[in-house]
Amino acid sequence: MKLYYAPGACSLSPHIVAQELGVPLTLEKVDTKTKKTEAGADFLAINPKGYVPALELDDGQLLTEGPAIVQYLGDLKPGNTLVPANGTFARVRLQEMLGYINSEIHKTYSPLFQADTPEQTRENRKAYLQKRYALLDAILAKQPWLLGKDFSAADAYLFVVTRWAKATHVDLSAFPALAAFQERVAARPAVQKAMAAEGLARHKAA
Ligand SMILES: N[C@@H](CCC(=O)N[C@@H](CS)C(=O)NCC(=O)O)C(=O)O
Repeated sequence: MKLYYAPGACSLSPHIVAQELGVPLTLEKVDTKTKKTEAGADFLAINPKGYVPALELDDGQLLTEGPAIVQYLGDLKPGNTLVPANGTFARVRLQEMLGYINSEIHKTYSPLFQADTPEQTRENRKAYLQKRYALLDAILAKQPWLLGKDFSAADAYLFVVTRWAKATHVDLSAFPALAAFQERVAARPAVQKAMAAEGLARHKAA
């Protein structure tokens, strides 16, 4: 399988999940601005959505949307705790958390990366993130991982999007449990391997 990724983008989440599970992937870097892959291919011809992550399956199908990709990867290794088994309520809890991170956190960052986003919109989005992070910080003050005692695909996703706070000037100083969580995730060997493969330095994790 091949993962189309951009260094440090949301595609790092399925990349970490694959490393954690021991699912082998080949990687192809995408320039999300020019829509060219590092092999010189037209990424829009591969994925008309034009964004990463995109997972090319061995039968040639393309799977997109981070929350779907991590669940697909998890189902390849039954019995793991990153992605609880389909049909269990634990799986529904994972989906609930992936949905929250996807729609409430990930996509709230997106306008902060665009140079033409008006200042008022930036401030509004930052305030929204503060509100949404407060709930996650409260969860992480009580338990090590978002779903309880086990590291899950939701933790990988939260780690990846929260790394963007620094570049986008989102102040997370009110959330000590979140800061400690970021350090815990960054210390995991599989996370370090995925980050190194994308050319990301360990110290940029916080
Ligand atoms: N709905 C997609 C969104 C993916 C997404 O926002 N990807 C960003 C990087 S984090 C990207 O490739 N943006 C480039 C673009 O949209 O042109 C998902 O949840 O996987």
